[in-house]
Amino acid sequence: MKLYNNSQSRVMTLFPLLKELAIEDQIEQIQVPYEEMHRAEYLKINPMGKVPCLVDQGVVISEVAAIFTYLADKYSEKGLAPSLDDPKRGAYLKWRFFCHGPLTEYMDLKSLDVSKEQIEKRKIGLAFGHEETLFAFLKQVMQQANPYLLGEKVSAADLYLAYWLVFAISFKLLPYLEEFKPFIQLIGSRNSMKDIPWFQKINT
Ligand SMILES: N[C@@H](CCC(=O)N[C@@H](CS)C(=O)NCC(=O)O)C(=O)O
Repeated sequence: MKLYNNSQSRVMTLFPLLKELAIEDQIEQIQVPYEEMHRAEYLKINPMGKVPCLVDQGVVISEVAAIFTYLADKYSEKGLAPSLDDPKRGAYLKWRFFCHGPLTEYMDLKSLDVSKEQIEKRKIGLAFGHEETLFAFLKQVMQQANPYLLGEKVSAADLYLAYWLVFAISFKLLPYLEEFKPFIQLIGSRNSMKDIPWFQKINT
């Protein structure tokens, strides 16, 4: 497999997963400098001109959430993805879509400094709806984690959500609420997370 990436990009989301699946040596990492992402050579691989992008047996997989899901399933024997007939599968998938729907949308509007009034006007059509609802949802979920999102066993959903939360918190796009701390500290203490700078950043 080839992973086209740039070490400053969201490819970092994938690194803990590669470690947990113990597949780092099966992936050739190809660095794509930002100035080369929109050149013909790379556009042949990903016409969106974005990284990361995984190529496995000639099939191109762009979108970090898709790559994450694909790898956790491909190496399902490692136990990080509930099987297709496991009822927990739906709850597991929800986190991938949540991060790339409501949460990313909220983070983008925050970083673009869109006013509360504008958000209020569009809230019915916005994926996260209301800031208060988003926070209340996240607080509830973090409090219900026991200790992981799906119960006693860690899954790729924990790695994914924790990554996106600490990224958002470290860029001050989300407050580091007390209710988030036990879950974030639990996931942050995993060996696979030790090179992710956002965990250190939010604790300094
Ligand atoms: N929807 C894509 C977005 C990927 C993305 O925005 N990647 C950024 C780096 S974090 C990028 O490649 N930017 C280069 C550019 O837009 O020129 C995903 O989730 O994987």
